[in-house]
Amino acid sequence: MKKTLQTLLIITIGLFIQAFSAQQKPNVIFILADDLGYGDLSCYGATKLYTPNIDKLAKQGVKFTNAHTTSATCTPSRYAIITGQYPWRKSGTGVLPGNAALIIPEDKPNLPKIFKDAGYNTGIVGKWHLGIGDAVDKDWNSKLVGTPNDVGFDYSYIFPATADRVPTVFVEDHHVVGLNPEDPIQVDYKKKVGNDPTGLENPELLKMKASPNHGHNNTIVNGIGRIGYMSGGHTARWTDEEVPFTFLYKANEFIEKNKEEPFFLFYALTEPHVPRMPSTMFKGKSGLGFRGDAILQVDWAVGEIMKQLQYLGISENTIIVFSSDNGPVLDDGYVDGAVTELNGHTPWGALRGGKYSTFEAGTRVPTIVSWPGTIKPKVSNALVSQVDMAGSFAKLLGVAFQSDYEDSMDLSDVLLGKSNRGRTYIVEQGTGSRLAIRDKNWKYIEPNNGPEMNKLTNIELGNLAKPQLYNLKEDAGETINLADSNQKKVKELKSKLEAIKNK
Ligand code: NG6
Ligand code: CA
Repeated sequence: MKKTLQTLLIITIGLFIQAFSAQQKPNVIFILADDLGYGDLSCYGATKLYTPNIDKLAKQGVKFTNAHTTSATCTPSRYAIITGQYPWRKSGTGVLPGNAALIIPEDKPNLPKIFKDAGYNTGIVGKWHLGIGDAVDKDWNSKLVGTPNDVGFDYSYIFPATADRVPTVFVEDHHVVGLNPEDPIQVDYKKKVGNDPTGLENPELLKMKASPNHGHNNTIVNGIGRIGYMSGGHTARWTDEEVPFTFLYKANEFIEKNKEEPFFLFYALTEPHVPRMPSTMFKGKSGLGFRGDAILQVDWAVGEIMKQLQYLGISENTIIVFSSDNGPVLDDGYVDGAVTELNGHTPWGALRGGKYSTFEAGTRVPTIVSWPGTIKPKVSNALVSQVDMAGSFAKLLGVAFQSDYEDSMDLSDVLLGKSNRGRTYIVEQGTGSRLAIRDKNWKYIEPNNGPEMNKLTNIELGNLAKPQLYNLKEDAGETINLADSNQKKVKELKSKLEAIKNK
C-alpha cells in the first residue's frame, strides 16, 4: 500500500513538473508574408502606407535591418526555412507548379520536427508551395499523401502552391476542403482540361485583367485567370476576397485549441502576392492600388493574431517572428494598379532589385522577433538568415538538429536581441542558380549570362557576365561595381563561395 502511494506521489510530481515545464516553453508563431519588400512597412520607412500593428510588433521586439531569405523566390526560400539547408544544393527547388510533388524529404530532420521533438503541437496555415504527394499525377479527390502532415506538422490548412496557380482549393490535413465527389478535380499544367473558360478564350469574363505576356490566362476562377488548368471542384474553389479570413480563422482556431500546451504555428499569408484581390473592406483603402491594400490586410491579420494572444492571456508566453519570403514586385502578372497607383511608394526601400534578383532587395526583408516581457526592444543590424531558424530554435529548445550540411546556424541569442553577433557571411540566391555572397559589408555576385533585366516585371536581376563587387556599408544601393579595382577581394569571396558550395 505504502509503495503504491509512493509511486502515485512520484507520478503526480512527475506530471506536475511536466506540466510546469511545458508551460514554460514559449509558443512560437512564424508569420510569413509573401513578396513583402524591405520598404513596404511604416516601421521600415514607408511613408505612403501605415502598418500600425506590425509597427507595434517592431516596437516591442527586435527589428532586424539586415535579415535575409535564402532566395529571391518563394519555393526555395520556404524550402530553406523548413529544412535548414540552402535550396540550391538540391535541384528541383525552384518555383513549383501547383501539381508538383512534395520536395521536403519525409525522413529528414526539419524545423517542425524540432518543435515536435521538444513536445510542441505543430501547425501550418496558409501558403505551402513545397509540393504535395509523390508524383505530379495525383488524385486530388481522395486522401492526399505527402502533405505538410507528413513532414512534421500535426495540423495543416493550406493551399498547395500560389494564389495564381491551380488548384485554387484549400487542403486540410490530407483532403481538399468542401469537395463534392460528383464534381471531381482534375489539374493539368500542359493542356486544358474540362470546359471551364480560360482567360485567353474569354477575357470578357475577367474581373481583373492579366498583364500582357505574363501568362495567367488559363482557367478562370473567381473572375481571375490562373496559371494552369483545372476542372471540377467547383464547390471547393476559394473566393480570393475570403482567403485572408479563412486563414486567420484557422490560425486563431489552432492557437485557441493549443493554448494550454506549447505550440508552433507557421502562418503563411498569401499577401501581397498576385493575384491581389483584397477583401472588400480593404479595397481602395491604401490609395496605392490593390498591392497597397493587400499590405494593409497583412497588417490587419497580424493585429488580429496579437489580439487573440491577448484575449487568451498567452501574449507573454508567445514568440512572434514576422518576415517575408522574398523581395517585392509590382507587376507580377495582373493589371491591379500596383504600377499605376504606386504614388511614390518604394517597396524596396533604398535597396536595388526586387523579387527574382540577386541584388539586395531580392532577399533582404523586414524581419521582427517579438516576445513581450522577455525581449528588450531594439533595432539590430546583425546579419541573419531564415535558414538559421532551424539551428536557432533547436538550440533554444534544447533539441538536436542533424542536417546533411551545416547551413543553419544557432543565432538564438541574436534573434532574441541578446547579442549582435550575427553571421559573418551569407549566400544569396537570385533566380535559378545565380548566387552571391555577402561577407560582412562586402557583396560579390558571380558572373553569369542571365538577362540584366526581367522585362516583364521591370526588375533588375543582378545578372552580369563579369564579376560584381559592392561595398554595402558605403553603397547600400549597389551602384558602384568595385570588382575591377579590388580584384583581391573578388578572388577571396569567389573562393569562399566555392568552398560553401562544395561543402
Ligand atoms: C512566376 C509567375 C509569378 C509568380 C511567381 C511565383 C509568370 C510569368 N510569373 O513564374 O506570377 O507566380 O512565379 O512567385 O508566370 S513566388 O513568390 O511564389 O515565388
Ligand atoms: Ca513569394
